[in-house]
Amino acid sequence: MNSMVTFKSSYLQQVIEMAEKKNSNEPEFMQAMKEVLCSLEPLIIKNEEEYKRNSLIERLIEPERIITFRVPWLDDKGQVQVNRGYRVQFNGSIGPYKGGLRFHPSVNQSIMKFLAFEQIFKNALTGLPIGGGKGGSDFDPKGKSDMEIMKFCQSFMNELQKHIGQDVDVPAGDIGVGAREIGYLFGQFRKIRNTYEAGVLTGKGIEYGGSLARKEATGYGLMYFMREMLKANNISISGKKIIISGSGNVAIYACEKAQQMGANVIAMSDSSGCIFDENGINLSVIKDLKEVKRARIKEYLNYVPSAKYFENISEIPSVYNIEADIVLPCATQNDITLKTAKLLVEQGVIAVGEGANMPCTNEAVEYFIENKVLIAPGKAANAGGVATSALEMSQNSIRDFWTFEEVDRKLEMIMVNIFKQCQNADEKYNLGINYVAGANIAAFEKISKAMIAQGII
Ligand code: NDP
Ligand code: 2IT
Repeated sequence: MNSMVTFKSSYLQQVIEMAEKKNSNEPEFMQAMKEVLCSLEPLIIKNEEEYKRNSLIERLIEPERIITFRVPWLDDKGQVQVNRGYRVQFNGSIGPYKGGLRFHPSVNQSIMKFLAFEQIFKNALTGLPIGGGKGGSDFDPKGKSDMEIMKFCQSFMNELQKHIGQDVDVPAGDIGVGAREIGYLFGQFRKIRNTYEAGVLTGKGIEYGGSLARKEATGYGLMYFMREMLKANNISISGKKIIISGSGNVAIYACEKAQQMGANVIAMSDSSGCIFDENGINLSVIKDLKEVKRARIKEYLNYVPSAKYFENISEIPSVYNIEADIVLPCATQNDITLKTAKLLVEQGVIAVGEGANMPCTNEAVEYFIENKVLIAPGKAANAGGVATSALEMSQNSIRDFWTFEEVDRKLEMIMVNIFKQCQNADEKYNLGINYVAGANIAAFEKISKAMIAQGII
């Protein structure tokens, strides 16, 4: 996952060697950083003197602030449980730190830093004034009662509230954090602060400051980006076979928009296995299982007996064994390794859309590009969620509430514009259809200017 990279630029080489030493126990962060630095090299070489004098790259890869804290809470048996909370405030040069909260047992500092680092670039691409941050906890929401979830969220907010604010840092959801959790977090923030600061969190319920279309935004945005990318390469989405890994927020609304665009989504998954429904996934069954019942995807078979279920048994998640034209990894990081990428290429995949953050390893991305598979990189393709969060913040600031169509139209325009930025950078730097590098370069052009303008801080 983390092979050594060597740079032509001696400055970059020096930076990466220093970073390897400092972050040797953070593989996901190193992976995300290397991917970005590799694609920025042509641009860095051009401005090497200035960046070196400013230590720009050293500052770019060092978070402005990391907060870790104890989260004690009482479970239903009366036992005190203790988890670890995080907030990484990585870069605030473009706006208040902005990024989701992840509740999952795998959460650690490396994962928090990789997510916050990528968020800087993603948020820059949206064109909206938001900096990069991320947070979460190693708390496992699976199997917890509603009361336990509430108690955990309240304890988490008791500490987090010291570090956030509508102009300071604005968290939202991510894996394991949806509307229910945001509601409990917002309630506790309001109680402690005694103020109705709606813009302090996004992904709120529409009854109390949330935005229409935020729930749908990441998945819809992914498909708007995919449509633009395919269009630029003279391919239409209609009639294409699609497989989606994951069945959470991003996966569900990617599926919904894909179906609206006339594609045939034939498989979805969770961390246990996947369902294969040749006739096309019945999304209302998935929504009921995942959004209401919080059940396993296997139960789809109770409603659609003609479908098949394949458990994950090897290092390749079962969903990727199903042949499709378009693959949408919408679950978690490093879901698609080189081995899986090879299988997908063999099966004739034409495009991969990263709904999740860093779902493909760097080696998998390289392999796809070498084999002319179009890749919609997560930093660009899943930016619709955070962009719509910023639209939620705007509505909160002006105390307004926009219609679904209004927000969806803005989201679509933002995604079209993000694709254009990737395409323009790809052309400007002669990358030969590499939107991954295109996204990194386009974002860095903006971030580097903002950082340099604000001096050495
Ligand atoms: P959810 O919690 O709603 O869903 C996560 C899905 O991924 C579930 O189906 C889950 O299955 C599956 N999964 C499979 N393996 C893992 C694993 N090892 N760790 C965690 N989940 C796993 O999360 P989201 O849909 O919100 O997020 C999915 C991805 O999209 C993440 O990478 C997130 O960072 C990214 N993202 C989310 C945005 C948002 O607005 N929500 C915006 C941009 C990116 P199971 O239930 O079995 O755990
Ligand atoms: O990864 C992401 O962009 C998110 N989880 C959404 C962040 C947000 O602030 O809406």
